[in-house]
Amino acid sequence: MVRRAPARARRARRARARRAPRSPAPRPPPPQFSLASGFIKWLVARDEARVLIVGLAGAGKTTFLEHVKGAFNRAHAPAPPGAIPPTRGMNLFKTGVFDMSVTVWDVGGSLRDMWAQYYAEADALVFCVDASDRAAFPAASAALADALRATSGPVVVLANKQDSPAAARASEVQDAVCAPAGLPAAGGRRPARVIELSALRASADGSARAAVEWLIGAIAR
Ligand SMILES: Nc1nc2c(ncn2[C@@H]2O[C@H](COP(=O)(O)OP(=O)(O)OP(=O)(O)O)[C@@H](O)[C@H]2O)c(=O)[nH]1
Ligand SMILES: [Mg+2]
Repeated sequence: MVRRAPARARRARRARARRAPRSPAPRPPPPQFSLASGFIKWLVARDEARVLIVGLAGAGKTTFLEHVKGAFNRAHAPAPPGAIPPTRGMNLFKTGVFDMSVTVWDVGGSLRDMWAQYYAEADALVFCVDASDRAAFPAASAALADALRATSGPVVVLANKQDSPAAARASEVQDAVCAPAGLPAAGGRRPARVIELSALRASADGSARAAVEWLIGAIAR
């Protein structure tokens, strides 16, 4: 048998319910970010980003990746010059950037067919140019054009090997490599920039970290 509360208790409960203000439906809390990193993550609306590094053989992709590792992982000592063999497959590094899980791949420059397998996965592109090898600029530009056609998202073009006295500066790489590939200096449909650096010291001078952080921030725009 179900026992009912006494009548007086039932009346008091009904009166309390009448007096109680109707509570509004719970609303999701407004986004509050104590750090720019959280804001960028919110804008990107996901937890992962994938960055693909391509460029002609010998341009310095793996050296740059070594210094990206060094920049985001203090325990990693980048391999010294001469210790990195030509890449016969791909190299991969995973790290956190702005609270996002970021995977960076570097694919061998002599394996152009293999680049295509990674294009669809890439959220952002790094195109590495040996700025000291002007004779290779037309080939670099053709390779960049292919990569641009097959990807979307932000692009960083590295004008690498700036420690070489004869290296082309960013403006020359822009004119000779990027523009013919259809990548304008500014105001194009995708965020893009040319960064001058020497991959050999890119963890020490902050340029490796700056390039990756710019790309991840640009994914959100
Ligand atoms: N002087 C100078 N040499 C560099 C720089 N970056 C890379 N190199 C050298 O260029 C050569 C090729 O570098 P890698 O990093 O192996 O080039 P890669 O683009 O990965 O080449 P693949 O794997 O064959 O596609 C190596 O001897 C590096 O030490 C740089 O900033 N300055
Ligand atoms: Mg390599």
